[in-house]
Amino acid sequence: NFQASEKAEPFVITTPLYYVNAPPHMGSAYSTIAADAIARFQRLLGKRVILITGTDEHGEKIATAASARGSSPREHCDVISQAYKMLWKDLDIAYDKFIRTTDPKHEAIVEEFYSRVLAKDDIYRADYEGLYCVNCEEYKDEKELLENNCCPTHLKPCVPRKEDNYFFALSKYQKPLEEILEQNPDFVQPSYRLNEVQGWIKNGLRDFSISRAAVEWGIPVPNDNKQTIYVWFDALLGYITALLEDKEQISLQSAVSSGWPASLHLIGKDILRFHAVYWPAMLMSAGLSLPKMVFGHGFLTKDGMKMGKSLGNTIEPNELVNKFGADAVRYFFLREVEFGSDGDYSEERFVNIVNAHLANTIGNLLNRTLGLLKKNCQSTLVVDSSIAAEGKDFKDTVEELVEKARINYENMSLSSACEAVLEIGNAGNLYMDKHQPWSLFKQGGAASEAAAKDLVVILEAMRIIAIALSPVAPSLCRQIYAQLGYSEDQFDNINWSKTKWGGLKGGQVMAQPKPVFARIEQIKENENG
Ligand code: ME8
Repeated sequence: NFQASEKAEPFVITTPLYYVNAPPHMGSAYSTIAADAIARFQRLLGKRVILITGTDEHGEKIATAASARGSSPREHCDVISQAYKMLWKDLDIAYDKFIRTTDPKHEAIVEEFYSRVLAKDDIYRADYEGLYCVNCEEYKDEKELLENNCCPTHLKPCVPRKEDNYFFALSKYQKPLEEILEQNPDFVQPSYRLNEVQGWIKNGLRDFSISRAAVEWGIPVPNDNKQTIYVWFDALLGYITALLEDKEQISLQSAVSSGWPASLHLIGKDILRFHAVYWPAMLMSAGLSLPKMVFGHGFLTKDGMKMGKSLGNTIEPNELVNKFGADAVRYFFLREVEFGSDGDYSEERFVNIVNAHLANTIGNLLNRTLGLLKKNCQSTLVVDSSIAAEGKDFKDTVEELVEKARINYENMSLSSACEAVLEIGNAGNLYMDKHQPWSLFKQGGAASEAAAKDLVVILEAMRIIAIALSPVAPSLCRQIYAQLGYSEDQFDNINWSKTKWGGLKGGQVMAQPKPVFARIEQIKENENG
């Protein structure tokens, strides 16, 4: 019943809260696309999903970016945060919550959290001296730096800094963290990143500074407005604040009632230490439950370097979406980059993959089949797909592949999930070529009946593809569903259980065939020279 499902534990999934020092780039889009695909898959399983995304708006890096543009920090944050929202819309991201860390309710939560940690005796004041990377917003260990004290991620020199700061007693949590990782080896994903996290902890955890004396653009430290709270100590709490409704009482306790802890933090591997070490320790200190899983995916690279705002070697997601559409962008990055590993972008590869998979294997098969159906059966299915016995082997193959896709989605092997769905399309094309329904129709009589059954078998596979690929290419799948004669409402109510073979019923009238995915014409480089 409705009340029970409202109360059922939600699946809370988060993207990183992105810095607003620059507009979103393909890396930020990548994490968000992946989170959206996982969220859509969980919704297909019938779960109540809360997908959280948003922007991280405090700190020195943001203040500097704002002044470089001649804006006040607040104006600057409004503009860039809006750019994220717009891009998420263009990329078909169905988020449930968008949190900005400059939201007043967030400030209240940070203050409450700070007082809990203070009451636990986990905050103290001390001098700190070290090398600081502004782009990471982090003091660095000299051992991890390149020549001239350059940050290995941002390739810019770290600067010596000395401050009188407030510190969080991370070292107190060394043992509890070790135990948690031992007892919950699935906490860090992919599993090969667990060793790295355990290594950091084993090497010894140092208390870290959670305030900045020199940074004005931040949340003031309670009872000491000469300092602001370190941007990471503030931002991570955005995941909790996001769960609160505006009208609700703003407290950590109400966030717990609204769905905390998160089921999954999806992040890039660059911020794994913050999510798998600092954050759990902070939560333990404040007496809050830990997230169930942290998944650190790989980097999109350009010429082997992490694509990023600080290096300025990014791909414009807006440009890609405008040129190729959201489905193509979503599909390419999820299919091409094994989720967890790094992946390089090339336009040639993009065009080839998207054309081969979406335009040919899926789009063209659907279009050919519907064309034959229209010509020979007035677009009406003559039998139920469940009784088309000729397709028994094919049906078995499809069932196997759709199960493979489900397992891969569950394990967040998104590329393999796409691959399994595409295999259904490949099997459909093979089936079509083998049975040649177009020539059977020419023979008439029993051959013609067999051909009509062949078409329903292929369309049934298409129906299953439309459900199974919908987490990755939602708009394409909506169009496939419409071509199969279903209403928008029916697509909105699809559920993974409907991937079971035999959904198409005799008598169903298909729509007028029209291409669901336009082939991308090869991009001509250097057209004028
Ligand atoms: O770190 N490839 O924000 P951020 C893949 N505000 N993913 C990439 C990427 C790339 N080249 N570049 C960025 C922050 N990302 C903090 C987070 S969370 C409470 C605070 C993605 O804007 C990836 O998920 O620098 C990475 O972890 C994140 O963007 C960093 O975003």
